[in-house]
Amino acid sequence: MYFILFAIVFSEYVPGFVESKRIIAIGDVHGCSEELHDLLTKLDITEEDQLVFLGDLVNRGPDSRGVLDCVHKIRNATFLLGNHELRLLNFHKTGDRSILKPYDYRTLACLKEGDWEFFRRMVPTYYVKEYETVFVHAGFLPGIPWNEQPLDVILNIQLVTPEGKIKKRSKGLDLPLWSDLWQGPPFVVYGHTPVKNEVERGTWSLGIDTACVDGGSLTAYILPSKEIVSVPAHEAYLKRCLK
Ligand SMILES: [Mn+2]
Repeated sequence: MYFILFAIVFSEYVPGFVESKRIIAIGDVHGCSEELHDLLTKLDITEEDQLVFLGDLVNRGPDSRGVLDCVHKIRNATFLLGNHELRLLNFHKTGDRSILKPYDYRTLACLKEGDWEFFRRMVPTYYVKEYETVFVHAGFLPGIPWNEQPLDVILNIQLVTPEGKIKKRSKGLDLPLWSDLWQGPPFVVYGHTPVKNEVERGTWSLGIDTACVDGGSLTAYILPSKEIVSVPAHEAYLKRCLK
């Protein structure tokens, strides 16, 4: 009896005695609703968990509607803006069809009025002081404070030129990834640059876009345990969708 009382009092005052609540980052979903369902089931999500979606929830994959319906039901979540959501938002604001990609039309056709407000509320970055970690869709230009960088950079960066400009990754381009050059703190958790079935581990960064839509896997990163949890893609949707 006394021991139980002691344990309860002790747990109230000693940090770390009680398990900290989980912060769970989830990589680019890109319309893969079945895999999102699989991942949330595998993670055994409770109301205590704080989810952080790294952006690009929609487009390219088979079921953007299903993904939006699923995430609208999640209470404790932070949604980061991806380059795909930003392009859709820019189109919604300006009506300029020239900025659209072919797969945007299929997503636009399934959007409901409330989705626009949901997209507008997405944030560019999410910083967790306790773990000196910042979550972002694509990444940051090395050598510049992370919280002083333009949206175009942090939603699109992959490679960095010697002049310090951002470049899209493509075959034959021998330039470093931004994450190879990034010196923390903070530690950066990001998506946008898919690597099939593998997380991209840097000294000060972790990339968790494991190319689900291209037949890889959908990945979550959990703090404070630093666990990686993945589920395999049911199909390589991208090839089908590009036809
Ligand atoms: Mn992206």
